Amino acid sequence: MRLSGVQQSNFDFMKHYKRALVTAALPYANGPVHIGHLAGCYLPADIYVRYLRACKKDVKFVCGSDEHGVPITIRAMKEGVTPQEVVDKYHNLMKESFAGMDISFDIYSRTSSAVHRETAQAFFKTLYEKDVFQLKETEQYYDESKEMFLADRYITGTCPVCGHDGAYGDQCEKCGSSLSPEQLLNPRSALSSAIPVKKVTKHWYFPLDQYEHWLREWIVEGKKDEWKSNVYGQCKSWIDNGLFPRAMTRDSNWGVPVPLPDAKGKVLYVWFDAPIGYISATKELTNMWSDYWCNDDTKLVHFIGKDNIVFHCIIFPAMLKAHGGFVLPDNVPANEFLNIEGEKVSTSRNWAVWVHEYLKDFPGQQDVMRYVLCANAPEAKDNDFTWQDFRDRNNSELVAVFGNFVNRAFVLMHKLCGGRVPPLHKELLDDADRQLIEDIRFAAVKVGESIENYKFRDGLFDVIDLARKANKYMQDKAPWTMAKTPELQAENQKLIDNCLHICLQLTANLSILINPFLPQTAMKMCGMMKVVERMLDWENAGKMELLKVGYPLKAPELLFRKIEDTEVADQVEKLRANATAPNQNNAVSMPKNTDPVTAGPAGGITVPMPKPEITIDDFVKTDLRVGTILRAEKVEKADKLLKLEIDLGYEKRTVVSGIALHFKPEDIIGQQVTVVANLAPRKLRGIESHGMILMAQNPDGKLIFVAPVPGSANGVEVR
Ligand code: B3M
Ligand code: ZN
Repeated sequence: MRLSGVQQSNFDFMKHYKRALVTAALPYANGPVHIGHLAGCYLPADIYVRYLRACKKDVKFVCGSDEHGVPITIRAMKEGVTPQEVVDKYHNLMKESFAGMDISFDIYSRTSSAVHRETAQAFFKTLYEKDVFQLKETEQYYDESKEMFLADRYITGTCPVCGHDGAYGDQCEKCGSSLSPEQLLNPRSALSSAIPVKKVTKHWYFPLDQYEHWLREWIVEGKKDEWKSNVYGQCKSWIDNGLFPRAMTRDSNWGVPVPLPDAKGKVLYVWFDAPIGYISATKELTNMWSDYWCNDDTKLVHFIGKDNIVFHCIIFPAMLKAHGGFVLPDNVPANEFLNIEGEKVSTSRNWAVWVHEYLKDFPGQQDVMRYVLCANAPEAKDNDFTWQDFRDRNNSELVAVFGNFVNRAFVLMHKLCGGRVPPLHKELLDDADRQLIEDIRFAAVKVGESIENYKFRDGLFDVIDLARKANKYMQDKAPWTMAKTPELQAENQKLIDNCLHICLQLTANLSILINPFLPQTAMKMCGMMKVVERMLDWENAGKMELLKVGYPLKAPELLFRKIEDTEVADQVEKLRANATAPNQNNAVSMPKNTDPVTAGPAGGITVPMPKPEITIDDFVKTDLRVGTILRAEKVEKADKLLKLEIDLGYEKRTVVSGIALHFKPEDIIGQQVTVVANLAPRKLRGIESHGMILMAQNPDGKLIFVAPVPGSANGVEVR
């Protein structure tokens, strides 16, 4: 078999391991999930786990919300609510988004759970009793006006490494350097912008320096060929730069309380408790949790984003080592970042594609996003998501290659083989047949290897490539030309049988190979082939006898639909309209908050980024007219839309407008509005909408009509 270029280091790992424990980074419950999160770690982890399950391996997949730390308390302050309210709100939204995208966690827990508090406290206690920590009194930055110590993200300043003026007390997001507040130049409180003073406080430090030697052996010498180069490189440079003791506690009232009598007002540092969250979640999941955590024959894999590397590769393993009795990660396949339309994802600027919104805008299209994110996965370098590419990949790969092949195979089988799997006449096999059968076997081996080596893009491309070869095979064989007349068909039936037999077995193979990536598609295909899910077991991949000869199959179902230009244009428009300018701190409207961290321009409300300049010629093309709403009604199954009838003086128009959450239909009859009258008509939920009405926002974030001066006549131009 041709296996050149395939890395085989981890291949068949279950020879060494009995079970796998796969974790995906616990996301902070301080905002919804966006597609950058998915591409960074949840989707690759899910593909990996689905593959292991298909290989019938003993695997557990754990995750949950990270509900502690400064990201939560800062968010609470911004929203003017308690940290508890923040985590309650986002935990559920995140959990639903993951489920909506078929991320198949065995458990999605949360670090505010009682099990987690006990587990994290017991872990700390053990280290304390083993005398691991160093208790240190130090002077730390303090905001006198807010009466708070300023750790981590509560303090900002200039990065000493790259000069970026917005680095945090724990990290510079521009250059990735890990920092301590003392290293920041021109430090300022993120709460009040005040220049902080120094004040004495005490904390428990973990002596990372004492683990330097061990870490060097374990990672620098032991993981060089196994870990991805981005991960290995970061670890090595950390270790080479020298390790220092790090405080594992904080002055705060939000977090897991430090379980010691003399620790009032102290909580565990979020990066101490969060990774222990993986252990707590496993405990919640199964009584057998210690099988997964305390046995060397468990393969522990942490899927994370690149900003979490040091915590998962250096600090957490050192903690586990100090505690004793726990397995260490076999691998930490971290991804780089996914940019959107050429710009860095930013929750604060609202520059993101939110998963819960995608699921609403593209119902039933989970697999398309999974496909595009995996195809563009930032595995080795930052990568870009664009809506145009989303459309292109869907239309030219999923629809035109994969879907098209499966559909043709089914249609032709119904037309030329009586709706049943035709027999294979071995004596008539030619080179093209044999080559394709070989291609199927080869793809099965390669896709499995790619997944085991965390090369998910390669794996996915190999599946599509097989479908591409299959399309070409079918095109070359052209069984329809062999059946132009009934006489011709009778003469060629055996050759037609062979072609479709191979195409159908290949379809069955495609369903197995695509299953870890696009599970809904695989299930749809099982439905069409009338086979049970068990056929998707990986041991079946590469086999040619998956569908029994003579077995009747169903009519084909459309696996993928075309995505229109207008659909993606709407998404780009939405992205730009909702984004805030880079210097604004928050995308959500924050009416009454005067805190400098949260206040935006325009009286507390934030406004979108300025659009590119246009000329007067561009502007005069727009035909703005005064109109009056004559009728208004809700659009069925669309909570945001109202169907309006508008009198423009010279004609009446139907306009569908996304204002239903802001107005009751009966309240706006007679309202005068400004209408973009020469906008090309387009269909929204089957209704032709011709024009658009102009809206603005009041300081509370509510929509208001841009109304002409009372008494204006309908049809009058607005200039
Ligand atoms: N919550 C960081 C993040 O969401 C952090 C990960 C914890 S994993 C134990 O990016
Ligand atoms: Zn920097």
